[in-house]
Amino acid sequence: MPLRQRHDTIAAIATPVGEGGISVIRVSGEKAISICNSLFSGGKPLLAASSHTIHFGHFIDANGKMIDEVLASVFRAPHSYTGEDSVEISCHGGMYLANLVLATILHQGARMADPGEFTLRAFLNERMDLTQAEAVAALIQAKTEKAHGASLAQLSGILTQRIEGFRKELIHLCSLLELELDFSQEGIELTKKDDVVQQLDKLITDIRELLASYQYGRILRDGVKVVLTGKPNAGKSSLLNLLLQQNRAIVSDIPGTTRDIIEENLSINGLLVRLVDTAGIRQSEDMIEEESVRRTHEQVNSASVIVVIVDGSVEITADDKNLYQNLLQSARKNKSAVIFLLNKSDIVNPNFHFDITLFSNESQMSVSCLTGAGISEFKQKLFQVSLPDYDSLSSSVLLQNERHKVALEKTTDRLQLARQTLIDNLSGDFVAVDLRAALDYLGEIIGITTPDDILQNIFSKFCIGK
Ligand SMILES: Nc1nc2c(ncn2[C@@H]2O[C@H](COP(=O)(O)OP(=O)(O)O)[C@@H](O)[C@H]2O)c(=O)[nH]1
Ligand SMILES: [Mg+2]
Repeated sequence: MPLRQRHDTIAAIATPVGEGGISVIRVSGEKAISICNSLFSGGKPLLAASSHTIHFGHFIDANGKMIDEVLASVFRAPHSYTGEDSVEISCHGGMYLANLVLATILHQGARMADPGEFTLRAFLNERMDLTQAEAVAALIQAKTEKAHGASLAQLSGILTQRIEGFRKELIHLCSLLELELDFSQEGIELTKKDDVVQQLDKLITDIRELLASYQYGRILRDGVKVVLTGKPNAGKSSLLNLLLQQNRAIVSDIPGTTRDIIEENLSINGLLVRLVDTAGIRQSEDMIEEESVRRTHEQVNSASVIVVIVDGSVEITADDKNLYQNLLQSARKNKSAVIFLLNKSDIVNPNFHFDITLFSNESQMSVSCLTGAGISEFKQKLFQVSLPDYDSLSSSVLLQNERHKVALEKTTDRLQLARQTLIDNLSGDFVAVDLRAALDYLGEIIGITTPDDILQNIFSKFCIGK
């Protein structure tokens, strides 16, 4: 059935699988209230209930047999989540019971909801636009304060307002040009043209600015990958344990103890940090260790931040310098940030001389994983290098979603083409084609011109019952 023609009544369990205090079964559609009314006794008839009211009673099957004591919440169109008549049955938690309630409702003529179908209906019934619907999914997936904050902002509609702003400007430009087309079919009058090019430039700049926020938005959503690397015995595993405040990795004075990659999540100032402990990098005859070193390099190449841990209690050799140079080069190549962390400050060698000139532009600091000295400063640094412009960006609209990013990139591509066509004095028709395409890409983001298969794809990633 096409997405936009679904008028049947749907039902699903909205709470997670497993035992819990309560389970909630959600029902939405024209027959939601009448179906639930026929399975509800002992309370006020749900058919007579007004919107946003909760009713205690017995949930019964078609033969009148009692299944559970429940609360039924009634929401009437259009003031429900989906915009349709809806009922939420709260029964006692437990999968057998929740499934029985659901099966009884389905038996009365409701259909099992697809993943995300309640939110899809909310979107189709204009209870929210597409970026808001996507924010619902992001909110559910949010693991930290920062991800939560960014999703909540998107849910409030600020991204849509921004996109609507771009659309208005573009529509205005189109109307300017169309006016112009009446004067001449061949080209566009010169004075007007400069004006339009200028406005196009401003629009392109504004969209690019929003696009630039994507890398921050993505970090807020997915977190930042931080790899701990350096020579064996420098204290990588000690640092991991200290940051996690648990004995996650084996710490020992035998070099080469850590052989596998250990990955754990940590929150620093509400930012999700995906911390990776690796084997130290050194030449080895041992096959397993050689493989560990290969895996370490792989991790280093996919990290956003590389923390190179240097043992401050021993002298740095020429080989060490080579290693640090190489790590620095990989970081530059991958555009990742580097922190050189001088560890074991409690027993630092007085003759230790860390060649600062070698790493002039990189962040350096000193800590002791034994005493904890310098660790909170290190955490601050980690936050700062992960989100360098956080203070200025935190209040603005952030792009978090790859789909939005791709659509905005296509928008700017088309605007650029239109700009060039204008400058080359080609027919206004060509300009109009690109501007219209740009307008459609913007509309795709907020759901005005989004093709059904893209909608299907977006909502299929939601949970059942959402
Ligand atoms: N004195 C001192 N010893 C440390 C410090 N950090 C780590 N160590 C010791 O250094 C050795 C190697 O530590 P480990 O974390 O296993 O290093 P890795 O091989 O880099 O993972 C262990 O014996 C640790 O107890 C520190 O800050 N001060
Ligand atoms: Mg280790």
